[in-house]
Amino acid sequence: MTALSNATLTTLPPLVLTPGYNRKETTPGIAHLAVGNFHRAHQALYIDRVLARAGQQGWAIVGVGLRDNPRESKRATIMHEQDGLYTLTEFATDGSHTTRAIGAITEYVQAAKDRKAAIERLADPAIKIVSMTITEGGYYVDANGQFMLNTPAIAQDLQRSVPETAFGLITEALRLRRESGAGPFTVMTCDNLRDNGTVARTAFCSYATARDADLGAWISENVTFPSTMVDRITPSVSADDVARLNALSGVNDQMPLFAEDFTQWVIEDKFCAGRPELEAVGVQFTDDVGPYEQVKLRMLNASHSMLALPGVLMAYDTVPDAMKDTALVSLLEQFLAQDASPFITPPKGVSLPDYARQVLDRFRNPAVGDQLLRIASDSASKLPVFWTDTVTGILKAGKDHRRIAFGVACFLEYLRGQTDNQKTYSLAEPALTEESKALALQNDPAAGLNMPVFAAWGLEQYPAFVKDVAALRTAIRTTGARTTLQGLSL
Ligand code: CS2
Repeated sequence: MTALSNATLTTLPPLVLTPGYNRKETTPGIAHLAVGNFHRAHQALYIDRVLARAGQQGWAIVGVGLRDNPRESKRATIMHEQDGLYTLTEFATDGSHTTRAIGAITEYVQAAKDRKAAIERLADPAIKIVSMTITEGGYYVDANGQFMLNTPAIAQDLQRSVPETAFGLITEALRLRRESGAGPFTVMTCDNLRDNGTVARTAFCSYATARDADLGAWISENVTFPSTMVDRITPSVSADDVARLNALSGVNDQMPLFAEDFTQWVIEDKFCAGRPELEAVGVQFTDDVGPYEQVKLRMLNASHSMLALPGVLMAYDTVPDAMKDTALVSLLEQFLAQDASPFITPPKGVSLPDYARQVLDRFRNPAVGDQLLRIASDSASKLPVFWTDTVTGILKAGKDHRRIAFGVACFLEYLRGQTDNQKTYSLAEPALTEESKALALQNDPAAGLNMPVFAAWGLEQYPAFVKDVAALRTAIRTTGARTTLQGLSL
């Protein structure tokens, strides 16, 4: 099998698509923080397409790894060995697939190795956009939308002469840009948050102001923070997946990845230092991302969680496995149609019933086989984003709250780390404090509802809901999630 690097690009198996441009003629115009699978399967693919267009060669990507751990070091080593190249295999629901070698990331910086150098790299006047995928919980914004300056990660970073977080690196890079007269770059979040541009603005401007009020004011006046809606299901890649993907492609890629064939990116057109011609490669630009984001977060992401939490308890491993369970499918169908949709104002031309059907078809994609535990992970950060508007809508309107009460009960039970048939799994809940976990594990099944996760829901006003969640938890503990779900007679 052919290894992957610039030198082997022309000798890859004929069915593998390769960059439609000369990588040597490109220069970076974007720096992306946290180069995970999602970025590599989504934004980098769009940039790969744009680089093939006339006059667009200045928009290659500098990948910036933020973490300081063995996984990140391995990623950096592979990125260097493969000249930033990697293969992406996209699978349609019928199993057909296409593999391409993506060349958009032409440079990789491991910030932990030399943070000053990383800051200087971002401060290069050629960098016009700094984008990021630092996860829902990575913005440290509380239930009232305030940036949490006292969170240890942030409080420590504010004291460091050379900071380490995304907030610190970007703020210091903008300081250099201001001093050199190079002007601002756009800060573009690609995380699943409600009104993500505003959240990013709040977070970055609060951080910068706490570090240096003058600089904070300059950033707030000069930097733009477009909102974006990003969508593509991109599973984690296991060692077996690596072998399977490489056998399919005939390429010996050390870090291949795969995704569904669906992809969508909607961006608010607000770039203070210019942007690539992304509209030519399938990106939708709009003045108001809100309606797109409502549809995506409250339908796709919300039902992903609504499937994953009971699905994990019911001992399913993957999304397509769980989608064979008719009780779970009914739960999702009703959640989408009766709970989420009534409170959504979709963009013109988008039919919510069609969107719901498409979401369920995407979940059924057998080749994607997304892991339920990946989706359930970090639920403490995700549920406030994905479920809040639906839950508060239903509770205020006094509508049938059985499905959301069941979802909440499953979340609290999932925190016990044990399936219906007593199999244990490890939790990945970085945002969950020990206090929160203790509340969730208390004997009183209602105590968990006092966790900050639910702070914005005003649950003290809805005792009937609290009572139902508690009863459902007890039922799940005694009879399992499956029987409890059946008992709802949806
Ligand atoms: C998933 C997302 O992890 C999750 O919560 O719902 O990763 C989802 O697959 C993507 O947002 C799809 O665009």
